[in-house]
Amino acid sequence: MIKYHYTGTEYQKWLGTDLPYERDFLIGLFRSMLRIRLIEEEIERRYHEDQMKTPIHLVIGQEATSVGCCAALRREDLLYSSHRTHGNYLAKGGDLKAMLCEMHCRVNGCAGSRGGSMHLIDKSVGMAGTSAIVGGAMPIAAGAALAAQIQGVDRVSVVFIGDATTEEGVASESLNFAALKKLPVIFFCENNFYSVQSPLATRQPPREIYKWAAGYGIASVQVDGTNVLAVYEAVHEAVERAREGGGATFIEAPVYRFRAHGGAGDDSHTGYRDTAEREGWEKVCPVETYFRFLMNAGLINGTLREQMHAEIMQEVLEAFDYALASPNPEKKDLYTHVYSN
Ligand SMILES: Cc1ncc(C[n+]2csc(CCOP(=O)(O)OP(=O)(O)O)c2C)c(N)n1
Repeated sequence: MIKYHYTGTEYQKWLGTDLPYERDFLIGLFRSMLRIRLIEEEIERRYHEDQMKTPIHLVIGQEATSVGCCAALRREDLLYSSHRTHGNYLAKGGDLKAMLCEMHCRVNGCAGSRGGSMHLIDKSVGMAGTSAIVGGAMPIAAGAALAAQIQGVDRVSVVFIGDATTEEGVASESLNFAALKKLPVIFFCENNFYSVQSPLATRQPPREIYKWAAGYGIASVQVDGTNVLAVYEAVHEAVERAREGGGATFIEAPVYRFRAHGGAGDDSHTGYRDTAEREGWEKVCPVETYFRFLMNAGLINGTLREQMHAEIMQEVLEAFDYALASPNPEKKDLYTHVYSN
């Protein structure tokens, strides 16, 4: 039987030990997660105003995966993703103003107002692109890894996927090809147990996804997706393997989305999942469990958190003002960046 309530490891492994990380690094991880959380909450708060001309898929509850992963990557490593993009884009260093402009359909959006929330890109930081087609980015990431391998470039590709993506034919093809060619690619699966409103148990036989992936002949591990340090260490190991020619890694990270599949607010009341289940996962909220860990380690306090909160909110509100003051695309440009006739 698959565990639906993942309790989180609560950082026991590191408590009371000499931490192998610098304070700035540890605090930086918290700041990045808090920033993503606050940005998402502000998007959610304003969504009903209908100024944002895009569907949204919030990552509230899933911050540790993006932040832990990107902390183990270099700027030039490439990150691909799906429809649930905000955390990936922000953690990789994507520009917040360009993201909000994109979501408000403004001309200076990161995809030139053509893509919206599901198509975020910032090549300057290795945020290589996202696709709303479930599984669509997997073979692209494998292809980018093949290119790096052929060109002899020291660059790793990472692709974020959801549990439902592992049901797509292209997932099998990508894993098979990555195994065959020993590609420097990491398949990072955020298993949040649902595909829109379909639970995993109605879609897959009882098995653990990382064990399924291991069947393709690549390294495959499961890591607590609510624990930013555990995620960092798993990705760090996978990146080293990729750089040393050891090939691809699949990482399954159980997580939970605290909000609806799409849009603002929670949708548990519609009956496809229990409110109690969500509340259980909220107890291992990635932001709060890590904050408690840092408090216990004497590395942070409430005042520092409040200070960070205020700085981040100032940045966020300025970015919203910037997006709302930015021009809409002009009608004459309707067919620019369009590649079909
Ligand atoms: C090929 C394809 N099939 C179906 C959809 C509709 N769809 C959009 S998101 C989604 C669920 C994806 O679930 P998962 O990959 O687990 O990611 P999550 O939304 O849970 O983050 C589906 C079925 C789609 N966009 N593309």
